[in-house]
Amino acid sequence: MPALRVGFSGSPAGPANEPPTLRLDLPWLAGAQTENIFPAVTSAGTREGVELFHSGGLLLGHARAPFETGDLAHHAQALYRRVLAATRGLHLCRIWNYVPQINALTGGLERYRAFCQGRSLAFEREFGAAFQPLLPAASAVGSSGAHLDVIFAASAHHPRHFENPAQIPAYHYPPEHGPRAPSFARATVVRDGAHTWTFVSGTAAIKGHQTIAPGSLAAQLDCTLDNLRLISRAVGIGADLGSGGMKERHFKIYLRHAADLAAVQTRLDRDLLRAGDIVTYLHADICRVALAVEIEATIIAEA
Ligand code: 3EB
Repeated sequence: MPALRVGFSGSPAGPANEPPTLRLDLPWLAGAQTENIFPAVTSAGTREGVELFHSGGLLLGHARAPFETGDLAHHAQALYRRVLAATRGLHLCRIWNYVPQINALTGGLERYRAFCQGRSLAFEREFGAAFQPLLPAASAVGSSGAHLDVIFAASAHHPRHFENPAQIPAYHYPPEHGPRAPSFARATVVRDGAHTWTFVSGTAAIKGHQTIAPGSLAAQLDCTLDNLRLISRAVGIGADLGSGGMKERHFKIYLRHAADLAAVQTRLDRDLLRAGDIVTYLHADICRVALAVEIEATIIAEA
């Protein structure tokens, strides 16, 4: 069954909607009901237990592992070692991570932190201690499932990775955020034949390494939108994520509190989103308990 059409829980399945080929346990709140970012997807079999697809020059994949009991860092590391083996010789460009009960404590450690520990150890084993410059754009949000789900895009072309000048690179966060820092870049750009892909990581209210405005949705949105402007400039597509160009823009907006939906939609319709954008709002825990909202973007331009 070709296609990598990602569905979410609770999205109304109408006859007009093609069924998803992969379902994530994140409640859909509003907007597009399936995520279908990559064109002309064909199956490329399975390697290391990772389901693979081709789309243009990109290799896409989905890997899943239990993430309920036992050593969660070990589970994350084992899953990432499979992903890194399946993509050996290519360059990772974007990774979406869906972590069950991401803020829960297991064995005294927050699950997100255990996930980060295992992910970082896997990168280090694959690429050595200086793996940080190879890290791609990513997101890591909560799900209500029992499995860790990882979806990725990789390319034979060298991607360029970007940082936000107002944020410490996540891979340099100090140990107060966990035993191993998160492994991602703020954005990745790769040219693949017909398209230039700009993957903007999950972006939230963080300056330096600190959470901004805990408890204030409006102020967190201010900070998040400012960070999106900064990473957009850093990538070189203006301050507004390429708005108005010959570009297709996909957004996912993760809300910790479903009741915030209307307020967030009003703000983003005014200050971020434009006609033609493809947007999905999801109900998800964010990787820090004080964060209420996270926004990611994928921008596709003719090469
Ligand atoms: C942050 O900026 C917020 O661990 O892969 C954003 C994007 C976040 C990716 C990840 C985490 C991740 O630290 C959280």
